[in-house]
Amino acid sequence: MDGIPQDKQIGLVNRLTQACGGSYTSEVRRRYFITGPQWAASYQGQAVFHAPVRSPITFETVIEEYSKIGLGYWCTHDTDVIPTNDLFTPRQEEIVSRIKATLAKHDMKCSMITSETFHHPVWAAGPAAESPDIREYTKRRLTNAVAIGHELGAQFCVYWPGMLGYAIQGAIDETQTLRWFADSLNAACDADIEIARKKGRPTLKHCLEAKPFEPQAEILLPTSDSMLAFISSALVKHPEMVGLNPEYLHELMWGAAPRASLARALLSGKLFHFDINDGYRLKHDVDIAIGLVNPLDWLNVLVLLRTHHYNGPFNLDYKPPRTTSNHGVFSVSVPTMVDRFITLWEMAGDVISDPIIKEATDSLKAGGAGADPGDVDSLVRANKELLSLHELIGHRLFQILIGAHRGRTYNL
Ligand code: GLO
Ligand code: MG
Ligand code: MG
Repeated sequence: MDGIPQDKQIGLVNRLTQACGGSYTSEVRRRYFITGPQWAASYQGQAVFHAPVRSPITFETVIEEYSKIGLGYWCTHDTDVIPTNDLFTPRQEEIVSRIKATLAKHDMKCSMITSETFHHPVWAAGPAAESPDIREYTKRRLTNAVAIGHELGAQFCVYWPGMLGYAIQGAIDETQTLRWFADSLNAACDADIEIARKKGRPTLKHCLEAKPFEPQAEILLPTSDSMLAFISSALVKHPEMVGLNPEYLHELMWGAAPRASLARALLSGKLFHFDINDGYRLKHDVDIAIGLVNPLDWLNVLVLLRTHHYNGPFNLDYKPPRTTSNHGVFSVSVPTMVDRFITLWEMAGDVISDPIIKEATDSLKAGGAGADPGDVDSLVRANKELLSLHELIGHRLFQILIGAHRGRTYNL
């Protein structure tokens, strides 16, 4: 094949994306509670070892493009859209009203707001640093984000305290740092109660998001489970307002089974919000789009969430790969990821209603007949053949994933 001329490349990418078929209309996509972050679409591909590969884009473009694709919700960090030095100034109000107008113009809503507490030099020692002035600033930032959230009509507020930890061991007292972190969270909840009362709105759902490593060297709340313990400790003043925003890859990164982490959050009534993406176990935070690495695991995650009626947002917290262009972000990356999510979600419905899985599961729950709970050997005998159904269920899940349950085979 000859080299592809530059002016033919976008056409080629568009034609092959179309040729994949199986895409949903924007009306269908809007039926799901899928939320698009400002930072995902505007990510330029930079990292410690990587120069940016894409040009900057504005929130107006992101909101417009998300809306065209069929997302109903947008979310943002405070400083994705308001430069740090413009926060708390009249510039902030101007930008917030521009955001409101842009959302309304494109029939989108703001689902969530989060404070950036990891990037700016002020957070070099984290949001719960020793300096009382820095901690005062953290409180102002968090309460300001809550106020912006109410202004934009958001329901959720997310906290990813990625800098809550240390690089040099022994330099901080972990118990003290956690107390200070709780103080800021408590201030944000107190402010929320006050603003919500004045505005006649419900308070926001405050969602903690854990990541086991990065960007701090050692992290004080590295997993969703540690955050559950933190929420129910005496440090958190309004535990009923605080829950979790687990991220699929963050759980996988420490070696967990994401489905089991989510199950623990569900059992605690704390699964408020969910960041969706994909990646590899025990590696860094590659934030690949959903389903490209672990589609079978993802199917299982969605079966769990559908079974237990999770109705919070699915937030596309991923990073378009550095090989994807500005054009590719909105023509390939976002729509194909949304479509894989919808397909896996609907497939999870197939799993739940599949007669084979249902009969196998019911039979396992009934257990083998004729055993005596006081006689260990009889228990083993009674269940021996039945237990092969575990593997059969695994096979059936694979069949559903690849469409074999609808007769897909190879003609050999
Ligand atoms: C980084 C996190 C980050 C958070 C965001 C929301 O690894 O996933 O993207 O989700 O800051 O608070
Ligand atoms: Mg996240
Ligand atoms: Mg991540």
